[in-house]
Amino acid sequence: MRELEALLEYHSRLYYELDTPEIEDAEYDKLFRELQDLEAAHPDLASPTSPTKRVGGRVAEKFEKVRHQGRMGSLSDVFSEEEFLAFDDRVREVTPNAVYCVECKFDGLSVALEYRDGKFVRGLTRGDGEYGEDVTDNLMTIRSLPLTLKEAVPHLIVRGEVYMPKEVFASLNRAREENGEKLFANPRNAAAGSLRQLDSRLCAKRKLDLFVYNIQLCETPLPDTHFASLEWLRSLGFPISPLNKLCGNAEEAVRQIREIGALRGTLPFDIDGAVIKVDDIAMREELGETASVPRWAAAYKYPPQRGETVVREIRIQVGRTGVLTPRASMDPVAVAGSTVSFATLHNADFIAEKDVRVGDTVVIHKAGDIIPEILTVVKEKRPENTVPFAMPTHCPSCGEPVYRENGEAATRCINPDCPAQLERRIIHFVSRDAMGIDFLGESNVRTMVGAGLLAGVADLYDLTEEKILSLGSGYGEKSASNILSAIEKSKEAGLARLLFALGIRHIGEKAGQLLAAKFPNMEALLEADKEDLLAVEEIGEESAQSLLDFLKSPHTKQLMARLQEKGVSMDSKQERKGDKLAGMTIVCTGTLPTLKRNEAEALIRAHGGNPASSVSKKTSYVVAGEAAGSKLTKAQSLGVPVLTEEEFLKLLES
Ligand code: 0OX
Repeated sequence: MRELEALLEYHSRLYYELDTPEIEDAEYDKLFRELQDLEAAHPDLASPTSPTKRVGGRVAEKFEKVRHQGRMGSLSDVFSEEEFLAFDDRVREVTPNAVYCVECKFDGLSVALEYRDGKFVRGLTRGDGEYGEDVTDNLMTIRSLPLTLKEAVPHLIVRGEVYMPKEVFASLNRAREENGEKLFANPRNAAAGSLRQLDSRLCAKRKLDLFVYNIQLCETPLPDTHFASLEWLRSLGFPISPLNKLCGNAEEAVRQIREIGALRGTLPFDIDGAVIKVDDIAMREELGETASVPRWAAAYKYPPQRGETVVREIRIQVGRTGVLTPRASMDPVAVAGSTVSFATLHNADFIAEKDVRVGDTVVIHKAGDIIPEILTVVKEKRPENTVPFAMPTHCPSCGEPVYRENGEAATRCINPDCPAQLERRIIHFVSRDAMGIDFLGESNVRTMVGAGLLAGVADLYDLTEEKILSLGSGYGEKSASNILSAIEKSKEAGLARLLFALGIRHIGEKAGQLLAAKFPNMEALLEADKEDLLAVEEIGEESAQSLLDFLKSPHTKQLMARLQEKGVSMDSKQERKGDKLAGMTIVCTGTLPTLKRNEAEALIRAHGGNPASSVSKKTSYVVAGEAAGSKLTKAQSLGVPVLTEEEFLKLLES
């Protein structure tokens, strides 16, 4: 069990932090399950810092309040370069030779992480600075938080910031909007909401991240400077910001503050300022503290990135699940590094709360530095004769009445034949990660729906050259043949992608894969009951119910029958053709004479093996084709047997 723990942490770090995985996901999952099984069979031997805790598990009733050891204080703010220079003067009166460490000020949640003998034992939120809440289980789901340090330091408490990366925030809010759930205002609130989940499995799904920036307590001697202590923390395995910089004087510090400010929009996480800290620990002691804040540090707050513009139109978009989303068209304005001319207005509540009207002057920002959003309406600039915006009572696409369920923020069109939903559903169906039908982008789908060629996803498989040519200019024989062969190829996408492509509420890409791993084909799924669905990893109550409603609807049965009749594969690709390669890890590299890369990998899976992308000494074989490069060289140097395609195919037949 100890060996598996170490191995899993090693591979997790390679994957999440260094982006250089050595093993395939499937192999990682296998090791993970092996450890989970051992822990279930021998709970007394399970380690409290086991990597299995990364996926969560325990559901807390409430978070215990715990007193902090070491101050969890706050910083004094400066709002301009002049104010920073005044801070510098005060510092230099006491310590004329001070050197600063200038850092990003992450906009997340401050936490204290405690380690004993190099093991993570407890993590607390900042709370009121004196008492925090014990959120250990949730913190353990953060991949970059080391559960075991590289050195068995006897007792260490560090402080850091938990945050939600901007991309994660954007996709979380997209999914919440689609499901009619309340949106998070910014990544900080989303991170706070996630860290306060009583069910740590929910927190694990939120993909939080962490930077560590201070030592709160350590019972063994420490370096003389802050910068050196951060380097030491880095060597123990803590995530430390790559943007920390030593600055010898105020001028250099100002340059670095400006530099971080300029990078702000491009960073993958939100920052709201820079922190300037005297680096020398002895100087810090000399400077001391005022009542509540240290005299040796300051937080430089950047001005919020905002722009003012005028709303010209509010349009309603109908999504693939029927949610009506109002969107403001505005005069173009530059905000946080790009020109913005549209902003989502989310839902009726949002518009009512802000009272946004056509003609209004509005202040906009980018939520999480990504999503343009209206912050406020400048009421003084409101022209006369504006009227409050009202959500339509009927779908702007199909004209059917729209509904708003109790407690839901979303207004929906529930007409399954609504053309706007249909269009969005088909666009999703053909998209790259769904059925992956190249050559059929959004505008082609729109044209085809508009021309009456597509009234549902199954109609894609009835398209003919004649029908495509009938669309007129822009659709020649070449494009018809490209489209048709891409559609033909999609028939082999398999159950996992098909399930995702169907756009069932709460069934994303991962859920599709997990379902396809458990059910051999659509027929088996159509017969499944709720228990069967709930038995699938990561499928919770909500997803199971939504999938069940979908599977049991007569419309679904008809659709599946039609897709099957057209030759769309309903089988999970997990179907075994043999087990010649059971337990083997095989890497394909270079151009093989007849097999495409994905075909070779499908063959490996079908014979029980694991296709992998990088070569290690655990690789069983490398199948090499023309122009094979570093993977082949690595295989040769490690003594991994190398096969030609012909030899590989013989191996399967042998
Ligand atoms: C931040 C951040 C906050 C804490 C201990 C001494 C000064 N939000 O990124 N605080 C500190 O330092 C404080 N540094 C930071 N980078």
